[in-house]
Parts: sequence; structure tokens; C-alpha cells
Amino acid sequence: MHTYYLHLGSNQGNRKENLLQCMDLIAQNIGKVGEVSSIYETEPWGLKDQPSFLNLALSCQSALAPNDLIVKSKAIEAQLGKPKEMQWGPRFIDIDILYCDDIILDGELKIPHSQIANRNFVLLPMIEIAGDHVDPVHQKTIDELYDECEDTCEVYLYDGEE
Ligand code: PH2
Ligand code: MG
Ligand code: MG
Repeated sequence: MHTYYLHLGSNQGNRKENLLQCMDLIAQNIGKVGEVSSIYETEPWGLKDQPSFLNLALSCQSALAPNDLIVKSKAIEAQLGKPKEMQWGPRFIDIDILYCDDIILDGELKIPHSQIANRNFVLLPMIEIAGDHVDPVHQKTIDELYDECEDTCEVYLYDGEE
């Protein structure tokens, strides 16, 4: 059994509904969902000229190996909407693997996700559920990574309806 931390994002369609449906599909197809962060409304990172994102982080217990989890994630992304057309561009749902236990993979699939330390929209949801989690590459906790993060993109707690 593996403990995964996943990060979800949506900025097309009914963003909140997409996140909720995605969590259902994760529970059905990937494994038991544990802690779930609040939903955050976040300024687009990378490509600025697109709607703001809703993001959250969650933990999940899964027997799937990372490469199998990626296959399942892609299938859920395809089920919930059109695939993204450009890097950093708009999407109905994006599932990113942040961590799998304290495993480090540096092949085609990179775990931990390579940009965690540079993105407020990942670090702030993670602080809520796993601030003490030690990043195996940086050998620092999520709290420490956030203290050092230079990202200036805005991240707000989201409590609204679409
Ligand atoms: N995802 C991206 C590109 N930019 N910006 C925010 N705020 N949130 C995201 O999830 C996001 C992004 C590509 O995966
Ligand atoms: Mg992403
Ligand atoms: Mg992705």
C-alpha cells in the first residue's frame, strides 16, 4: 500500500463540481481518500491569460504503483473533459502526483512533482493537510518550503458557488 498526495486543479466548466466528481472517481478507481484540503481559488501560474483555477490537495491510500496510478488519472481526466491543449493552459481537471511515500522517481514520471517548491497553489493546500510532510528531494517540510517559496501568485480560500 502506498500513501499518495495528489493535487487537483480545474479552470473550465463548473470548477467545483469537476473537483468533487474527480474525488469520487479517485475513490472508485484509485483508492481510499484520506485528508482533503479546503478548495482554493488561485491565480493562473505560467499562462496568465486564462480563468483562475480552483485547487486542492488530498491524501490517498492506494495499492497502485505510480505508473498505474498515472494511467488511472489520465482516464479520469479524459472522462471529466477535453484534454488540455497547451502546457499550463486551461483544463477541466488536472490530477498531479505530488508524493508517493518517500519515493523519488526521476524518469519520464517524476515524483515528487518537480515544481512543488515553486508554487503557492500547491504548497498552501498541502500545508493544510500535511505541513510536516518531509519532501524527500529537498529534505524539508512543506511548511519550510512555503517559507522559502518566492512565488507571488495569489491564493485565496474559496467558499463560493460557481
Ligand atoms: N496548473 C497548471 C498551470 N497553471 N495555475 C494554477 N493557479 N493552478 C493550477 O493548477 C495550474 C496553474 C498546469 O497544470
Ligand atoms: Mg498541473
Ligand atoms: Mg498534470
